[in-house]
This record gives sequence, C-alpha cells and structure tokens, in this order.
Amino acid sequence: MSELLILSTITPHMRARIDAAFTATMLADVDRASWLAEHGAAVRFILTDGHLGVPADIFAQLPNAEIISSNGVGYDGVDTAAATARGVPVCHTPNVLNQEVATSALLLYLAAMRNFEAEMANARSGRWESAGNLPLARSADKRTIGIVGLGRIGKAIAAKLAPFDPAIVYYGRSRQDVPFAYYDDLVAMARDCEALICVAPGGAATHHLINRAVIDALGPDGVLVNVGRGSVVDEAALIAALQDGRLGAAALDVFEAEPHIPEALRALPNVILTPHIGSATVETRRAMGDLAIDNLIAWKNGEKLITPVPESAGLLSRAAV
Ligand code: 8YV
Repeated sequence: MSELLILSTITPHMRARIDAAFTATMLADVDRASWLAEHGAAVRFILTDGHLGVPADIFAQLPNAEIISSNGVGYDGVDTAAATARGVPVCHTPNVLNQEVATSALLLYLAAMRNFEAEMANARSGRWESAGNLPLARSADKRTIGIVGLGRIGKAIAAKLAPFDPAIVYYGRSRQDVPFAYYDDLVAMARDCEALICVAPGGAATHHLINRAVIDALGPDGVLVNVGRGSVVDEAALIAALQDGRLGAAALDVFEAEPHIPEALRALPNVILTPHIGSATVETRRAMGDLAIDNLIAWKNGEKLITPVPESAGLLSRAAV
C-alpha cells in the first residue's frame, strides 16, 4: 500500500519529509511492472520532475491518482492535457529558483564573453609561461543583450546584468510593462544584439525557436546563452554555425537530448558547457523540493494548491473536485 509514488530522484531531506507525511514508494526501487499491477490503484499522489513527467503507460495504471507534483519550474515533460482530462491537477516549483538560474545565466554570459574556460586552462596548463597570453577577450560591459522569454527568471537575469550597464531588449509572446525594448520579431532582435540569453520554456510552442536564421542574425561576434530548455535551440544548426564561424560563441546549460551532448559540440573551442545545473545548489534544490512536497501536503489536507500550473486552474483543491 502506497499513497505516494515517486518517479524522480529525491534528496535525503525530501525523503525525510515525505516519510513523515506519506507512505511512499520510489518506482526505481521496485519491479515496475509487477508493482504497478499490484499497487497502482492505491496511488493517490505522484511526485516527478519536469523532464520525466508521468509516462502515459504509468499514468494509465494509476486510476486513482489525484495530483501530480513536479519538482522544477519547467514542466514540458508533464502531459498536462492528459492530467486535466482526468481532473488531475499539476503543480510545479516557480519562483524559488529564479535567482539561482539567473546567476547561472550570468556566469555563462561572463565566461563566454571573457573566454574564461580557455583563460583558466592557459593558466593551469602552464601554457601561459611557455606561450604567453591568449588573444584578448571581449568586454562583458555595455552590450545589447536580448532575453528570449522574459518571465520570472528572465527578469531576474536582467536585474543581475544591470551592473554591466547593458541595453536589455526582449522577445516574447507579448509586450510587457518593463523598461526594456520589445521585439515581436526574433530575427530582428538577434540582428540588433551582441548576446542572446534564452530562458524560454520548452514544449511544442518554442521548439527550435532559435533556428539558423536567428543564429545567423546574431552573427560571427554574437554569443548565445541557453539556460531554459535544449529543445528551444536547433542544436544541429547551432553546431554548424559555430563550426563555420557564423556564430561567435555559445554557453549552454541545456541540450536537446540530455544528458547526451553531441561530440561535435563538445569538440568546439568556442562553447562553454555545463550539465543542466541552472538551479543546482543545496539551497535552491532544497527550496524546490520543499515546495514540491508542500503542494502534495496541501492537497492531502484538502487545502488549496500553492503553485499549480496555469493549465490546472479550476482544479486547485481536493474540495473542488
Ligand atoms: C531541474 C529545471 O533540471 O526547474 C527546472 O525547470 O530545469 C531544473 O531546475 C529540474 O527540473 C529539477 O528536478
């Protein structure tokens, strides 16, 4: 008997909180097929993340599931339509990771502009002593920087960039009440920018939004930073542009087929690569895990969900279904 089914990895802190409030099973710890056949009907709550979601074959074997809590702000891996069709709300973990992901974006932007990976290697390898300094890097100050997806995290990125005195511009579905210039044409914005920072959510609506035309518009001195979802950038087009010198550099935390990073991308000198660590600090992962669990506890107690996804509006508490 298990009322909570856990599909994602969890920290010891999360495990302790879960054990205090639920009887829970990690799907990775049991024989999936036989466990689901025997216990699937007893599961009321599901904990997952935005990449794993709840695969359709598993969801079908959880006929009494009441809620899906997804640990992460992005939930492109969760089939919200399938959940809504069964009256199952989905919640996620917005806001608590805004500053962390913004810091990651800032680090990647600065590292790419100032060629920091190569500079550190030049010092550590002893090459500086034998062969001298590398060619000069570009300044990170006073650049025109385009933010693709000016949501909660995008605004935090803009704030963290402020000391570098940038001209911030943005592209998104609609104009917002912000002191930055809006573009409804991404190619036109890329043409005017020296760096693009992409923090758009994944999913069909943004798939390959950053395509060859956008990359070419950013140009041979341009820098592309991506901390949103790998699916937003056409990775093959990006690799080709970096190889041909049509794009200056890229700094990427997210990839199309994680955790796979194409060999051709890893071989390029003009890229900075990190393994999807935008939110990965002790403090922020703790806050995210707490919020994911707090949503489950709220639901169990018949209280209003704290952070439901917009698609679940109308399914906000157990009392409402
Ligand atoms: C994590 C993320 O990869 O929140 C997100 O959308 O991409 C990251 O913070 C993940 O979701 C944590 O499980």
